[in-house]
Amino acid sequence: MAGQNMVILGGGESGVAAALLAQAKGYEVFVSDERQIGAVFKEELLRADIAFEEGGHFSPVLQEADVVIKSPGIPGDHPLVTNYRSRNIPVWSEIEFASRFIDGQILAITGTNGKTTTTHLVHHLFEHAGRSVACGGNIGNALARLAMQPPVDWYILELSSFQLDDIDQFHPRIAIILNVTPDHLDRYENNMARYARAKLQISLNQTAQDTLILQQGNAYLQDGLKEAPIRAMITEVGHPEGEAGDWLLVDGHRYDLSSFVLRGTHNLYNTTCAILAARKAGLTPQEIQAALPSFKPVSHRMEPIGSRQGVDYINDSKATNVDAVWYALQAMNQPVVWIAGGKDKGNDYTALIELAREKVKALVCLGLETSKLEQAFDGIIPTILVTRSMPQAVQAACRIAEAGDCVLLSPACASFDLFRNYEHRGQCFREAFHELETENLPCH
Ligand code: UMA
Repeated sequence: MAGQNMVILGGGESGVAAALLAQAKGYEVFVSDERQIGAVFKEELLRADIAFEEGGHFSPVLQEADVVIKSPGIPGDHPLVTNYRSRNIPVWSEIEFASRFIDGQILAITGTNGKTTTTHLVHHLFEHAGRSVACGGNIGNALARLAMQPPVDWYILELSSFQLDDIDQFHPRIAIILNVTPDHLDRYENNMARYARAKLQISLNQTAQDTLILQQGNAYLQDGLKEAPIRAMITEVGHPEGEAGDWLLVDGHRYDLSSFVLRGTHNLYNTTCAILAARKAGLTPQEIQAALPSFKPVSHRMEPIGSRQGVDYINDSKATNVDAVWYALQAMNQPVVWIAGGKDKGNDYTALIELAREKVKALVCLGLETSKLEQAFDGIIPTILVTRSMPQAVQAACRIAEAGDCVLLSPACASFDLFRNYEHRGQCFREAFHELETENLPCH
């Protein structure tokens, strides 16, 4: 409510976007960040004359909050957050706050893996069909930024479990839960049921007129559904009917995929979910078919960045968990020099052992602390090296790889030990690849 004191914890994309929206709506806003606020975000706050502190949460203003916005990176058991909750002060995520200021309908996509690709695909289908649409959330613009732009009919949002943790009235017309497999367990007390429940929050405020599309046969979701009161119409999606690069059958309609860029069975599944969501929103099969050939793949997700001396280099920096790497390795049909590592999130690498034994000739560990990764693949992958920077990792991979091999950056870990985020990590990979050319480094 206008005139209320709003405290925003975290001065990154979601915090600053929420601050700008809150100020525009008449709140008294104060932003507090435990570390130094990034230059671009600080500039935005200064320009808007929004009060803030950095380097710690210590201002007395924090005690005067009527409502709190918590950035997704801040754990729910942070002492400040616990304190607010104990005093019945609402603690919302930025999507909760921002969704109160948009009139269009929300189509929200979550899941452990595939959500970025699926979100971009849904957005592309809508845009190509001439619908009034915007895209953001966990990717690109925070919803609060979209709420300050001219209104559109549909908001296509990628959402993380962190964002869904702190919703209250957030209400998507159409929601997709692509899958739930172990990730971010450090934030959920190593408890998969808690993580699955966070994903199911996407349907918390849905009614019988709304749609929830979810993965059939996912045990974690099934368990969660027993506890969560879902009112939406549920559409379960099982094994996709089709052939990658050829065709796909969705709801009785056969789509021609011969000019469609996404490959792999997992993408047939993602595409099925995207098409079902688009159909629910009123797009015709003809409109969807017309859009498919012009879809461009997402950066940092199995993105080919070039070939050198017969070796392909693939940037899968967005693979921040074990499951995403499983899909990446499964899709490879050439020997792999695998660059992995970073900030461990409670990873269990067991699921990768067989694929690694079959496909990976060398593992280049990259990160400040990689002993867990090294131990997991000791005796499985013939060569294991340790590096502490991206140029070191790429040069080491280049020395090991032979013509016909692939150097794959697919880290299975978060990026925060050496990089700002996964985009920065992917960008550093690309730069290190181009440096091989500039410095004309000899490979194998
Ligand atoms: N901070 C504190 N106190 C703390 C901890 C952190 O003040 O106790 C501060 C940090 O110093 C930092 C700020 O909080 O300045 C950052 O907040 P944040 O980590 O929540 O990040 P944002 O910049 O607000 O970006 C977030 C999402 N990041 C995370 O969830 C970690 C972005 O997703 C998202 O694009 C953005 O909101 C807009 O919605 C990124 C991500 O990595 C891509 N997401 C995870 C994933 O996809 O796996 C969930």
